[in-house]
Amino acid sequence: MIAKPILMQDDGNEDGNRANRGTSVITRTQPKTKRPNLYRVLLLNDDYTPMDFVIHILERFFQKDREAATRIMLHVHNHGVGECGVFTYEVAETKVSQVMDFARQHQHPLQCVMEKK
Ligand code: TYC
Repeated sequence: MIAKPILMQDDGNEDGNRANRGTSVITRTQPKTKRPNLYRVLLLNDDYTPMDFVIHILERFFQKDREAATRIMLHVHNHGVGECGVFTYEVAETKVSQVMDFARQHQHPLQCVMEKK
């Protein structure tokens, strides 16, 4: 919490300094708004997971259209790793679990990880 002056009443002092003549400074206690930590969710390349399966993952769990999903999949295929999205901790954790569970159910070795930004 930080007490932040929000209004300084004019005390009529022409030289610009505040004189102590009973004038007041109104303050309010303002809850500090903190930005949440953000996490990248990454897909890792492997030699076995079918390209179409990776595209499907990106559409299903990351709301990518076919074109964006294909671009991300090819980036991972060519560079070894690529970003699916950026989320708060719990959302990122859920995405990673969903992808890993789905890949395992289909017996693909696809790996998905999260990394603090
Ligand atoms: N390299 C895989 C293939 O040639 C495709 C692939 C892309 C696998 C992205 C994983 O995260 C991945 N079938």
